[in-house]
Amino acid sequence: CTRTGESRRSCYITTPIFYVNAAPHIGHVYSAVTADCLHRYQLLQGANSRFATGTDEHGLKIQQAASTAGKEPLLFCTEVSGRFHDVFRSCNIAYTDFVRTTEDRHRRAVEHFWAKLLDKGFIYKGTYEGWYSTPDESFLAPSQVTESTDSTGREIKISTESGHKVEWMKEHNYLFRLSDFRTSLQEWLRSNPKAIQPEKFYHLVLQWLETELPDLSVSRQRSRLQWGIPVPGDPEQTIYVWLDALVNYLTVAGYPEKYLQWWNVVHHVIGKDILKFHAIYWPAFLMAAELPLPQAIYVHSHWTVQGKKMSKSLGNVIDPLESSARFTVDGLRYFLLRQGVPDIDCDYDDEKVVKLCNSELADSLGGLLNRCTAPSLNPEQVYSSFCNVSFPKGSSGRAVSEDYKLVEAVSGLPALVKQNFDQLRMYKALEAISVCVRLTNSFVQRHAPWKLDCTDTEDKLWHDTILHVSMECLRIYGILLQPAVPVVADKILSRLGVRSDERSWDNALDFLSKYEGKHCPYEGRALGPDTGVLYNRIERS
Ligand code: ME8
Repeated sequence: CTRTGESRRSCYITTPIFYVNAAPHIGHVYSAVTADCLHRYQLLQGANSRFATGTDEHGLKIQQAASTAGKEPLLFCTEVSGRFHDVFRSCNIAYTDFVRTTEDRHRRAVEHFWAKLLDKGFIYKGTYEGWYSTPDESFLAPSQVTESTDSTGREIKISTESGHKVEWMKEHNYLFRLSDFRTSLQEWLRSNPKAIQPEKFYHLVLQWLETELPDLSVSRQRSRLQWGIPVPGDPEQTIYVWLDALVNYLTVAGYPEKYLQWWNVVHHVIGKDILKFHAIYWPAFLMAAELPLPQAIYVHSHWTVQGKKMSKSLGNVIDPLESSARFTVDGLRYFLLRQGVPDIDCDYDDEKVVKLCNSELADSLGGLLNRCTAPSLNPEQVYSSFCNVSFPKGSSGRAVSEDYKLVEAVSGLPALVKQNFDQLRMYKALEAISVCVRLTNSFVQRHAPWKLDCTDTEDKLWHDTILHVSMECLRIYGILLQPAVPVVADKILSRLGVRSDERSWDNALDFLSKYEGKHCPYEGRALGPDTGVLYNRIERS
């Protein structure tokens, strides 16, 4: 993101727009939760962040799905798009825009974009002959196709990458001069090594660019595809669904009117399956239209179930609504973000969710909050006071060297979390927080404040100091956890009595101010109401 205007940075984050031929599953929610976490993190940092998601509603496979469902296409799209909308809302996805490719504003953006490509001479009429996969809405080179047999034993050709059936297609249509852009794409990537992250995918794209790029068919004959945006000035042709879909990112930015404020700061979150479209086709289209390229494309791998791709036929599709009903929305979000490693495929398993949420949210984090705030240990129900005689800086009062290590770790935590959030490594950020939560529990356990005699002045000061340090740690964890688990974070901060204007990123930088000899605004403040357990342990099924 870059600074625009006065002092507030702007940032624009997108998810892919999802096909409406299937119901939303855990993989779609993962992309949305990842982007949501990034958006909330940017807001927390004080940025002016915009966050878009939506549905991809044109193309042959949607046309076929609507027809199989016996529904008029737009009605069918509206129904399924509504399901994505509902699932995302119920998973606390705080998007600022939900775009549908069947909207008028999008059609106008696509028509304008097409006219620009045509005007600059990058689109020409020709004949496309080659393999096409409808489920992937993708054209394939002969090297990407392999022999196979269908369920009846008939010989067919399939895409090597997706395994989907391909068909030979020969059509008159419009082609985009993709071949002109190979060198420019290589130059863009070489001078922007962070343009595609993680690095593994950056290298993969560079490797793809080592071979020639054929020109790309960007329209289909209307006789074969009616469900799409007609080519401006040629109603016999329909615009290729991927060109149509990619422009959604511009539509949301306000294209073709005032769009640069957002377009200059766009970050795409995508799955690895659509890397070629985002890292080759899209930048080439943008170069052709003389528009800025994305600041970064964040790629994540896939969730599998028992090592297998989720599919309706295998019956292993994980429904996000069922999972969030069982584990709570924050439980599911925490699992996905804490266990999802972008570089590699990860396996979803209910038992793993139970184990992680019970140990880290219920026992570790919930236990710590409970210890600091339970009336048995905190009868005055206040944010306890810090005494630097019992916790002197650099030398030993009652505190021991491990305690200073805890202070050091938590002081450095915001920077560590920032570094990982900035690179979309949510799992590392959450791991770092979880390590500190464990250290804090050990700190309380080590000093066992429940054994101190609070009628003795010195013991009482030490008792309160232990609680103060623990509460300060919790306050930092609460602030840093807001992007990932907003409900859990709010519960922590509200119980600690931290006001909503004290929850910004900068507030996480004033850890243990009294230890630094500064004024502590929280000391002695009444705790917020007790709203019960932070996270209820989940029973194993
Ligand atoms: O490709 N694990 O839409 P789509 C993780 N409409 N993420 C997954 C996943 C899994 N198992 N399965 C899907 C399209 N995803 C196009 C995109 S964008 C201009 C057009 C996520 O409905 C992941 O983000 O097939 C993947 O890239 C996307 O859903 C594909 O969704």
